[in-house]
Amino acid sequence: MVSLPPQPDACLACVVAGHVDHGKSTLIGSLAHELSRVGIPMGAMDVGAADPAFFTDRLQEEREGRMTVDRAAVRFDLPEGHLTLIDVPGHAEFLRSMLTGATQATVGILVVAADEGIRPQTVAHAKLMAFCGIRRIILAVSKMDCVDWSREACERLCPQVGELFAGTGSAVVTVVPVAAPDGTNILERSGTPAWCGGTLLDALLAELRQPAAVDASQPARFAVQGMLRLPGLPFLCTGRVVGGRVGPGDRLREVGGTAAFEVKRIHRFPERPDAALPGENVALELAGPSLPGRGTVLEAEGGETPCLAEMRARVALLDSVPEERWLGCQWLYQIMPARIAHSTTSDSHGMLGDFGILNIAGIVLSMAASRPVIPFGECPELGRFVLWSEDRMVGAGIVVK
Ligand SMILES: Nc1nc2c(ncn2[C@@H]2O[C@H](COP(=O)(O)OP(=O)(O)OP(=O)(O)O)[C@@H](O)[C@H]2O)c(=O)[nH]1
Ligand SMILES: [Mg+2]
Repeated sequence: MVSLPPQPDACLACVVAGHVDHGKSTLIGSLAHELSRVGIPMGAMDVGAADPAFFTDRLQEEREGRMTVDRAAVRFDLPEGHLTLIDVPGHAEFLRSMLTGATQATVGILVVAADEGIRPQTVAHAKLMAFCGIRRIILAVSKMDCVDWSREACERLCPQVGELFAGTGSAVVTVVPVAAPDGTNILERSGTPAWCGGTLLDALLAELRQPAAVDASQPARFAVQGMLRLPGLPFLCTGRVVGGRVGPGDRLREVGGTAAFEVKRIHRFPERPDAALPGENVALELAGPSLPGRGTVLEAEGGETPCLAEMRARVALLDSVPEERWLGCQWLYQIMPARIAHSTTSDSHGMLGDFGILNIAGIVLSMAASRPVIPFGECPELGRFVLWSEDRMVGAGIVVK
């Protein structure tokens, strides 16, 4: 795959998944600790905690139970780009939280302890990451110190983990053996056997350089989050570039509407005049009839994204959801009522088939109002959704067509 030079604007959201106690939280805490040692600011985060896992395990019950209960996102602002790592719980009981974390990520780190190997939640998390469309997986083989850095132990795991992704469209792209508590092979190679290849940071930077993280070849699309008023400036339209580039002078139109806008200026911190790239959150100064509302999608003139109230999707359901019951369907910056109009019993992809934990189904999703419909494969940020029933997340899905 083509590798681009590092882009300061590149953004990468990466979910850190794997079986309970295999070292996910410790891995993130160790990376934070090592980065702060070389001068990367960590804000108010607790990098000096007694246990590296406490960096993300901030709840008292997590620290006392030595177990992650809820997902936590940590952002690292590196010279090469912005990296968000999402820590999720490994325990089967918290699969709901894992699924929520996975729906927010584009890359996955699957943590597998060298001394235990593949365990039930390794399988569950691998399948769920693949379901959520996470195509590129970094395999972090943790606890290498527990197997005396045995190359054979690490290499035995690789094909077994690769097999978990067979036929899913996702694959392991890098293998990183680590011993996280003492920071071995996290940031620096010192103390790491020669056969190990790169560090965890090397693997993450390689992902930041992937075209997917900075792919600006798609049509320009901007998802509107809201409105911002700053002293001395007209009202600004905030949101995220979810495809192409958005720059001054560009003409955008509202998907499903008639309003057209011209981008006058882009506001961001620190200020820069060049076009905003996919994944960037910016405020646009627009000339147009009125400001577009939250949840609106703007696209380059000539774009052909349809607005539909019904679409085909694949969902992973955590609870049984009767057809026709109204649910909350959460899209990027927008939540709207929706129901499962009907389900197709067999999932043509058969990916999680008889997996047992989750109910995977092909469905027709019917929404109370129409919205831009972009298949997940074309625009992941606009092609995935989470389903809520009252206050419970009951599933996650991706638009097929
Ligand atoms: N020896 C050794 N111990 C490790 C390593 N990574 C993690 N541990 C230990 O393994 C235990 C579990 O680590 P956590 O980071 O909490 O594991 P987790 O995967 O986040 O666990 P859950 O969030 O509950 O799923 C802790 O006691 C860590 O200190 C490692 O590379 N080597
Ligand atoms: Mg944890």
